[in-house]
Amino acid sequence: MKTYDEVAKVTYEGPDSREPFAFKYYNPDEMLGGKPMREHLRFALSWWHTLCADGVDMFGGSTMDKAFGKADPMEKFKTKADFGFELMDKLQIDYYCFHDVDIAPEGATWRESLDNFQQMVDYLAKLQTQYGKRLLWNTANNFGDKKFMAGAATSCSADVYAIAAAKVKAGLDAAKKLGGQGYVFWGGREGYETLLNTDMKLELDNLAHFMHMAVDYKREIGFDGDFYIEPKPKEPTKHQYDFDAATCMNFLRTYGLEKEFKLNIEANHATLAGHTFQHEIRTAAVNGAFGSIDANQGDLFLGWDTDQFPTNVYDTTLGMYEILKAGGFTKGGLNFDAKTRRMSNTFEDILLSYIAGMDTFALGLRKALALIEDGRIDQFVENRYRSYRSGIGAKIVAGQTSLKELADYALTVPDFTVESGRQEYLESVVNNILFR
Ligand code: XUL
Ligand code: CO
Repeated sequence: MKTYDEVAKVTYEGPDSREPFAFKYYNPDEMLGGKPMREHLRFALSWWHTLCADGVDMFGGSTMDKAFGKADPMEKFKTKADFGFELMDKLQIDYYCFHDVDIAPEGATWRESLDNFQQMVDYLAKLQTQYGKRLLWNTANNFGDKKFMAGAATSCSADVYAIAAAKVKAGLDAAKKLGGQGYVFWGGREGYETLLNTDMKLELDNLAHFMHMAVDYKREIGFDGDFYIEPKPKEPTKHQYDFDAATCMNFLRTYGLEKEFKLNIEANHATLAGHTFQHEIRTAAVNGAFGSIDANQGDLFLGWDTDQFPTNVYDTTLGMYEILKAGGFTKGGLNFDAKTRRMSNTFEDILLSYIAGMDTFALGLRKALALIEDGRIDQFVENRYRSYRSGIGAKIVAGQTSLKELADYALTVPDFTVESGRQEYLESVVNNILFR
C-alpha cells in the first residue's frame, strides 16, 4: 500500500478497481439525476475528528500524534490547517466544518483566545481562496471546558451564559467572514443529570432567549447561512433538551423560532434516540426543517456515540432516498462527523476511512436514485393511500369534513378492510436494487 505522502489525489477508478486509494463509487463530476455527484453529496471534512482527535479514550491515551511536529501553539494550528486543506484537496472534498477550539489554541484569558481565533479565521480565509474550498458550517465548543460543566445557554451561572454568547458571536462573525453556508447549535451540555438540582423551565426559556439573540445578531451582520440545531438524546448529559428531531421542532415552535432554524441530523444520534437515520431525516423533512447531515454510523450494540465512518450501504441508501425526497441539500451537506477507530492510527487510515465513507454515500446515492427510478416503492405507497384521493378521503385531506359526517359515512361502509402492508416484499425490492 502507498504511504500518505505518495497519494497525490484520490480519483475515481470504478467498482472493479483494487486500488485502496481510489474511489469505487464516488465520481465527483459524474452527472446523476440532473446534477454532478459532488453537488448531490456536498461532502465536508470535520476538523475535530480529522485534525484534532488523537485516539484518547476513557481508558487510554493517544494512539496518534496530531501535533504535526510543532510545539508553538499557533504554529501547530496553522500546520493543522495546512494539512487539512491539503487533505481536502487529495480527497476532492469541497467543504469543511469546525468548532472554535478546533482551529485555534485557547489562551490564558478569553481575550487571548478570541485573538488567536480571529487570527486563525484570517488564516483559513487565505487557505480557502488558495484551494477553492468552502465552509459548510462552524460552531462553538460550549461543552468541553470546565466552566461549561452545567451547560452553556442552560447553565445555572449567568456569567457562563455570557461567555457562551460571546463565543457564538465570535463564531457568527467568523462564519460571515468565511462565507459559511451555515452555523450549527449542538446542545453539548444543554440538558441535565438530575431534576433535583434543575430548573427546567428557566433553562429552556434561557436557551430560547439565546437562540433569539443569535438570530438577531445574524440579521444585524447580514450572515445569510442557515442555522441548524443538531438533535442528540444523551451523552454527555443523561437527558439532552435537543433529544431528537421531534423534540427540537417542539422547542422551536414553542418559542417562535421555527422559521429561523433547520435541523442537522446525525446518523449516530438518531440511533441513540432509538430511531433510524431515515426516521430523523423524514421527521425533519415533514416539518419543513431538513437542513444538513452529520454522516457517520453508530454501533447498535453500544449505548454511546461511536462516530464511526459510515460503511453500511443499506442505511446510506435509505438515507439518501430521504434526502432526495426532501429535495436534496440547499446550503447543507454531508459532514463526516466520524473518526477512525483507535487502532486505525495512521494517516493512511484517515484517507482510507474518508474513501470508505464517501464511497458508501456515493453508492447510497446511486442506489437511492435507482430505487426512485425503479418506482416500485413509490408506487406502492401512492397506491396504499388511494382512498384519500376521492370521496370522503379527499374531504378528510382537505379538512372539509366533521365527526358527524364521518359517523354518518361509517354507517354506510359494509366492511372495514385494510390491505396488506407488504413489508417483507418491499424489503426484498430494496435488496433487489442493492444487489443487482
Ligand atoms: C457531538 C457532535 C458534535 C456536533 C458539533 O456528538 O455530534 O460534534 O456535530 O458540535
Ligand atoms: Co455531530
